Amino acid sequence: MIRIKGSDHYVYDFDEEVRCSVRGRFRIGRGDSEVLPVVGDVVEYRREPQRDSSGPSGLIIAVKPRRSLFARSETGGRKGYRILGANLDFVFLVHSVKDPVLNVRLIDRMLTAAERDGIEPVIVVNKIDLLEDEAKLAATLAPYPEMEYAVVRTSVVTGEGIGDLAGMMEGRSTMLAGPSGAGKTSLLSRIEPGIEARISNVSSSTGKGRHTTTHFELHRLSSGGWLGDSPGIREFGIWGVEKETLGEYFRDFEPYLGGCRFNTCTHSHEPKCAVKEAVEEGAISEARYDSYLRILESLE
Ligand SMILES: Nc1nc2c(ncn2[C@@H]2O[C@H](COP(=O)(O)OP(=O)(O)O)[C@@H](O)[C@H]2O)c(=O)[nH]1
Ligand SMILES: [Mg+2]
Ligand SMILES: [Zn+2]
Repeated sequence: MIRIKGSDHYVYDFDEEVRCSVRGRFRIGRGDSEVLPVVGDVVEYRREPQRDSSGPSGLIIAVKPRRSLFARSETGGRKGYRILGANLDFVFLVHSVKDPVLNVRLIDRMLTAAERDGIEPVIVVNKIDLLEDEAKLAATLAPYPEMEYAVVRTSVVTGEGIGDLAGMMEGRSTMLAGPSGAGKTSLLSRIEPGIEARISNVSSSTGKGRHTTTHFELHRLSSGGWLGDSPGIREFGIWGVEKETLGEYFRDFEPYLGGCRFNTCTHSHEPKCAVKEAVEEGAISEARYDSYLRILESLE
């Protein structure tokens, strides 16, 4: 399923988009939680008599178990979580060096969610053409390749890194996620020229500006694969993680986790904490540890 608009769920089936409705609820793999189909889901559907001239219609009857998902917690006091996309190979965490300013706290939150969900994140640092302080950026980003996260520097203006990004997308299902204004939609149109026309076609009926991404949807890439643009993320809450296990989602903490005095150590106030010792020795970056403490505080 590639797009949801109101109650219409668009299923891509052999080069055809089938506008489906959804009845009832579906039971899928994750525990016994009942969830509705989300973008990226593989679904079973049944053809129905065509409703109008806008194309074939159907009814979704089942959702296949998801091999991956990417989710954040609900915002605005609502409980639970919101799945941003399912069955994705990568999530590109798109941030910019300027306008908006690079927010490593947000990068770390999104990395934590990706680790929890078992989806491979790629850090994209866009608007590299606006970079003023190379040494500062290099220092900020230094911990990530050490943890074996891929970091790609891009510019829609100069074209830097666009080829690398496009190469990673070939034949895969991926999505762009990140703060509003970081350049997600610009990257999408640079990677897939002509896509803007397709997007504006689709969204023209909503009357929203064509540069405003209001929902997540997957676009077919001519190189093969699917790429999703998503609305900007203002807050990115972590769901479904216990304080005692948050450290497991920090790749740089991993070598030290067995070394704490208490096996329920949250690596904050406890004595004889191997993680804190590693921070003091400089083996774990202070910025990462700071991100960890902030996420820890936000849990429960
Ligand atoms: N200088 C520069 N500006 C960019 C770059 N990428 C995007 N922008 C600009 O940043 C603004 C926000 O881009 P947009 O793609 O709408 O961001 P989104 O909210 O993440 O989809 C637009 O004015 C773009 O022209 C880039 O690589 N360099
Ligand atoms: Mg956008
Ligand atoms: Zn500890």
